[in-house]
Amino acid sequence: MPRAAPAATPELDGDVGTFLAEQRLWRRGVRLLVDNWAGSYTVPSRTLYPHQWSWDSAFVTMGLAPWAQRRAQLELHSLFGAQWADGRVPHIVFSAEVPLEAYFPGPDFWRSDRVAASPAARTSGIVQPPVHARAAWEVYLRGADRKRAREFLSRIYPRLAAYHRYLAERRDIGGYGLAAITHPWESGLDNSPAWDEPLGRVASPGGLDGYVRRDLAHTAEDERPTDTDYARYVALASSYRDSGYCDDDLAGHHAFLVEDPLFNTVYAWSERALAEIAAVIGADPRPHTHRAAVLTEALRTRLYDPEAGMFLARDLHAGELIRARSIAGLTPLILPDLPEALVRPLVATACSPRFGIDDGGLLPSFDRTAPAFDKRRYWRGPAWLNLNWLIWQGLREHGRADLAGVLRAGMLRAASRCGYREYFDPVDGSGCGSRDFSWSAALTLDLLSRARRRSVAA
Ligand code: 9WN
Repeated sequence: MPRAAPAATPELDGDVGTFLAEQRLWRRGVRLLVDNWAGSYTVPSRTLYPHQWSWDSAFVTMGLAPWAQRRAQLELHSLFGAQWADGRVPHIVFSAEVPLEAYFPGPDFWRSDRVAASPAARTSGIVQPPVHARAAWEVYLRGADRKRAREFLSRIYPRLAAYHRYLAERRDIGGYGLAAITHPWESGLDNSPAWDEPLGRVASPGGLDGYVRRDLAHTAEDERPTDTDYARYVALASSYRDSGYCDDDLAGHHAFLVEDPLFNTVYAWSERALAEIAAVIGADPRPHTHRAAVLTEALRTRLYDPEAGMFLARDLHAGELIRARSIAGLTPLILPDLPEALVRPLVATACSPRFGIDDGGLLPSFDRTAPAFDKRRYWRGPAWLNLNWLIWQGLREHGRADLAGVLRAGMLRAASRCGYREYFDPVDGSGCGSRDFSWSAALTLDLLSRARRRSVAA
């Protein structure tokens, strides 16, 4: 897929220009997170996503940690305040103050209040990638008040551990330690072409009859999922809901079961963070270190595909890998114990024409050369800052500072040119999806604050 040459960005030229541009980005990012603060958490977007989302809150926490410690702590406490008795952390916690018609599917669809294990707040019943322990660890590392930072860890640790226990005990359907997801929404990369095949098996007889999609009121239709896919999302979520969100015999009664490389990578990454947290608060880190190693090994044996030079998702019903190359398959780079023999092909795939890290832009969410690539439709091609930020961490982890620098510059350039958009067209660099999107701002603040820390240290 040909790419337009990146246009010159005068505001990023030269040291002074760079400094001023970064100052502007910092101020705008802080302003955005202040505006999107809802009292005890941050909404991903005031228009499209007006409640609290699970993995969004974890990313936002990382961006709050350097300058708003109390808010960062509260963000996670408020999410885990809605944790279910079985340990699951719902992917959406609904605000009672937001009108029901503001978001679909809302609390009346999920009906969490009819489930005994659910909390007082109304929530969804599915989960999202477990980035939270890593976020909690970042909050602790950035806390100037060390006593308060340790107290925060002591309070949040049992909650984090309970979520990981839920994944280990209820979601290890394949039997190798990896957590299976039950819905594309659990992957965080909801509309990825990687889900086309397993989702295609989901029957949605009534289509969207009786439901109104609210997302299309805020975003262009060609940047969102189709009605056919939405009807399948709804059918799948309804069937899990109608089972009482029951995880017994999922393989027997649930149509979509997938082991996803991103979900399990952040699970392993967070398990390592749990080990660090446990050591600080006087708990036993060994079970976490052990599970992290098991997960890395299972990722390698179950999801790595040498021919693709990257990790792929595994469809548990079909019993095979899904041959669709999504950016999720590059994220195991963030694992420090990933063998160099796998790091090398992953970096090569990231630099290949499929993803194209070398040409100075952002990594797309899906293989640019595949027929399913769609540069503006969400998760089918556009570039997202959270995924680029993860790969940036991975490249630094494995000593590829040069490539990490290219990605960092690409992220800052996208935010400078287009603002904190939800995602970006990887071909012409324009912004797509929601405006004023929280994790785009938060992770940019994280990037900027790390550079500040380095220069202060120097
Ligand atoms: C459904 C909030 C969420 C993100 C997901 C992203 C999108 C929701 C939607 O927005 O999903 O959960 O309505 O499309 O795919 O990753 O957490 O930002």
